Amino acid sequence: MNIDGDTGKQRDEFYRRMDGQALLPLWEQLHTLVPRQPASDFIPALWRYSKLRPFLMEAGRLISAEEAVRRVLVLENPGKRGQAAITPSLYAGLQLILPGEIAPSHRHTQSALRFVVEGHGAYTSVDGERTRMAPGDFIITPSWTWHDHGNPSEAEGGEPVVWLDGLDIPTVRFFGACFAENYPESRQPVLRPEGNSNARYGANLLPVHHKSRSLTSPIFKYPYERTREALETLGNHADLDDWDGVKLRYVNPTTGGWAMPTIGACMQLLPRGFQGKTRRSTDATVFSVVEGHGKAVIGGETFDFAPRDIFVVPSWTSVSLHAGGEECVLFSYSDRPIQEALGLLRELHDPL
Ligand code: 1HN
Repeated sequence: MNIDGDTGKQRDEFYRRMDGQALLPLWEQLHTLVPRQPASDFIPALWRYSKLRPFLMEAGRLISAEEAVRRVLVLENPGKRGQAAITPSLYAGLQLILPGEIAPSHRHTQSALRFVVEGHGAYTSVDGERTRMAPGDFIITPSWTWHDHGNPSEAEGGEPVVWLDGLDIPTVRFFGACFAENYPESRQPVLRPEGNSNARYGANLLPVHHKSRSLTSPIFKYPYERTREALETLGNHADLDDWDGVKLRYVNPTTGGWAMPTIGACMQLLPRGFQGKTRRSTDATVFSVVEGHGKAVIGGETFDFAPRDIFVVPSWTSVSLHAGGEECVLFSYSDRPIQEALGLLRELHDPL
């Protein structure tokens, strides 16, 4: 309908008057509130580890883990700064812990994953059990569990350790369900020997009387060695997915579902020279490169990647993955478990 100038003015004046009452005419917003397909300010981006690492080490000289509580550089989506978010629902940061340091114990309703990027020997304690970290290990801190991190002194062989933190911070914030508290001491007591949870839950066996009490996997470290071995065996068989090569998801052995209720994590292998087909999905995804050089074509833009680089694929943005002259291993996480649970997940292979 064509409107004359008079009607236009009347409407504007009407909108101004109701604006004072916190009222908004839906018809002016409908197309942005209910778009035909996902539209957001979040954009594809890649952080080069070689560029980022000096900042992390500088942070190591300027502030202690104890003072910082967590010495982390947050990876903010460049299209949406100021939100501490890499996707609308997820947070990403790189955490450094130096030899001899302790990151004090606390707990919060946000769930965290740790994906170890560099260095050996630092440990994290979760809910009374400690585990040591090595590159490629995937570690879970479930919602509302006490957790602290530490690193042996240099004399004891400690070295700087860096990991990627993936948290559901924007999701929990969205639901208004953020709670946190500090443990009265810097370290929580260790109640079980190292490896206890992996013996109970991570050996394709479960304690016979196990009753699931948590939505999160009771395994809290998935060591890289075992993940890598599975990928290697499958990759050699040439039974490849045209889009993803060999892609496995981290599983909660008590349910068969995702290892975490709000974050889905996967590891994949792209054989040497692999040229992945294009797909897109509604779960915006964060990737951490474990091994190999290759490229990701995201929304038509090419991002060359090297080991330890991090990149993000926004929702409903086309992506294809390509390995260079060596095989590539990629860790990734997204909010897929939430979208699946709510019946929102959509995927399209070979979009036009
Ligand atoms: C947190 O507790 C950790 O425990 C890391 O290592 C990053 C970011 C925001 C809020 C809590 C950790 C975090 C965090």
